[in-house]
Amino acid sequence: MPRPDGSPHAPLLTLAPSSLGQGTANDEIASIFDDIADLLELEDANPFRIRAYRNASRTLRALTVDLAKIIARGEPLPKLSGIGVDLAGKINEIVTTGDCALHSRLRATLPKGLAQLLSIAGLGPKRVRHLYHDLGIETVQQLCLAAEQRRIRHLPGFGEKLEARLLSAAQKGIGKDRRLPLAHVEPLAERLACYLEQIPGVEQATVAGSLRRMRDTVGDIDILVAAAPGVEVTAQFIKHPDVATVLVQGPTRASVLLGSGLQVDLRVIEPAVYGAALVYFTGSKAHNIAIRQRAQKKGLKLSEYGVFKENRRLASGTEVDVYRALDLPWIVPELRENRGEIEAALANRLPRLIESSDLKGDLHAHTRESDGGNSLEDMALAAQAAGLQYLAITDHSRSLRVAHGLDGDRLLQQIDQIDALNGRLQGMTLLKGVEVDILEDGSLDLPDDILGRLDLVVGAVHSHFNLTRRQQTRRLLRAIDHRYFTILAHPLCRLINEREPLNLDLLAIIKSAAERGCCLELNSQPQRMDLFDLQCQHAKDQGVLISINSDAHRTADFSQLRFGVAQARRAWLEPHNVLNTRSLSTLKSFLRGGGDRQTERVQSLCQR
Ligand code: DGT
Ligand code: CA
Ligand code: CA
Repeated sequence: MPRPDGSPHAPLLTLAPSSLGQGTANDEIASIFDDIADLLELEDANPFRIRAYRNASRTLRALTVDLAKIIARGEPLPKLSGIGVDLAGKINEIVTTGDCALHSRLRATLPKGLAQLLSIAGLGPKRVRHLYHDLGIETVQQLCLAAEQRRIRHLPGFGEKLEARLLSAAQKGIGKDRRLPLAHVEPLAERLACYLEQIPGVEQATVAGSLRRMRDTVGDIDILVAAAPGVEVTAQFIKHPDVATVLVQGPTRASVLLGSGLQVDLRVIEPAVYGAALVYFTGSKAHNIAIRQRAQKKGLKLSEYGVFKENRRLASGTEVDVYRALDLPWIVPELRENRGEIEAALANRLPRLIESSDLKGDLHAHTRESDGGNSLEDMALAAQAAGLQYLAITDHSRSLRVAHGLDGDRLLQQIDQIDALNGRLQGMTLLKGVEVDILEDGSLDLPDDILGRLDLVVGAVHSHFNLTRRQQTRRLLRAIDHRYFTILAHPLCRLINEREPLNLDLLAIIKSAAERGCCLELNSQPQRMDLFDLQCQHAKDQGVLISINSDAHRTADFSQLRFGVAQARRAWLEPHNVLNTRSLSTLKSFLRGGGDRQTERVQSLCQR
């Protein structure tokens, strides 16, 4: 998933400028040239150009004269084999400025994780390019997960052995105590649960904990298995090929580490008390404590073995039984955070939460025209196959050069292409949009006469992440105040384990969005999941419409919408709180409000 945010990139090599211009700098210049060659190769640049840098690097390393000294004396560089005018200019630039503009540009255009990938034994630029372009892998963590899912072995030039070697090399460099994105962990957990369910004597296996509550990040995997005493579950479990280290193993429980360092806690439960165990191990801890207090108030005792009155067990077999014994309806796992769900359940006011099938369309997606991987038509057909009726095409705008952002002319061409394609598509309508860059001062990256021709304008921050809180807030307030602004995409710009959320006054943004009828996005990309659940709930309470978008960069990405919906459920969103649950015609009349869109319009939409 290309994600060209222009975030600061870690240098591939650390080069102190002071070390240049004195001593022997040839080796350092050569390293920069090697680096440039690697980066060009990642970009799939012209092979002759790549080779020129590699050859020049070799020449430099073999030199006996010190080029920096020659330059310092103001003398011309000697004629060197393989180093023409252009490369001699680069050498001059490096020696005199300590930097090389091409090198900086290349570093800035590629996700910073790729540099770390290159440092893993066994991975050169060619292979990293495959990992990145074919599987969307751009961090060491994603590499580990893909290796565990055995997706790497199938790439050209990889195979099973290399996959295993890469996994073990990558694991050494990865932090053990980080929380991982839900979407990356879920397939691993599901695979383990399927494996457990096939063990003879196992009645069922369920993924519990934060995964079942669909939290955006997951600390570890918890799995429950229903089986009679004596069934050999844990012994089979630790034989699973994903298990790297066994921490604890007994007859009814095991804790292991997967290759990525992720922990898995397994509990074997007697079928008669499975429901009570499921409630307990699904959590959250805060929810458990709150329902235990509720039990106590009723003179009952609640534990992972059931609901008891004195020593008599009242309920334990199913979750429904357990909640019923506490005079509560069953509460969906996404709400179990003790954020009012118990009170709402008692008052019969639990929300009718949004479901994936409520989404009629998706309002944020990219094509090959900017940094996506597929054509307009492919994206349209994939969205339709995912059950959607409309899709807004929102490629990046011009200032995001790393993503080949569109200028006005290219966008106008795309509008024509969409019109033509809409004439042919059946049951799917493309909407014309853009993901316009919000510039540092809060202005938008394209002129009004262009923006005014679109169905919708999605705006987002992709640069200047580190402004002061005041500046950042003012920037976004100004952006959403723009007459054509429709949806603020990934409002906090966090990337899980990579970038902190923007420092801004989100409540002020939400308030202003509510006043002027601007929508906020819940972005479903696994590393984004932005807005967060609590803030999304607050936005809803303030009357802001939320748009749950995939931000798809390739056809497979529409499956991510499921995670956005899960986060929306955690935010207590009902279908009417979400813009893209509307039919195409209702959406279009909302969008036509354009510049004079007002709060009443949102309210009238909310009442439908
Ligand atoms: P995580 O792993 O950090 O993403 O979050 P969880 O919620 O999966 O937490 P975890 O794995 O430590 O524990 C799984 C569930 O077990 C948790 O959701 C509720 C339950 N649990 C764990 N510790 C306690 C506790 O001290 N008291 C109660 N009442 N429940 C607990
Ligand atoms: Ca857990
Ligand atoms: Ca756990």
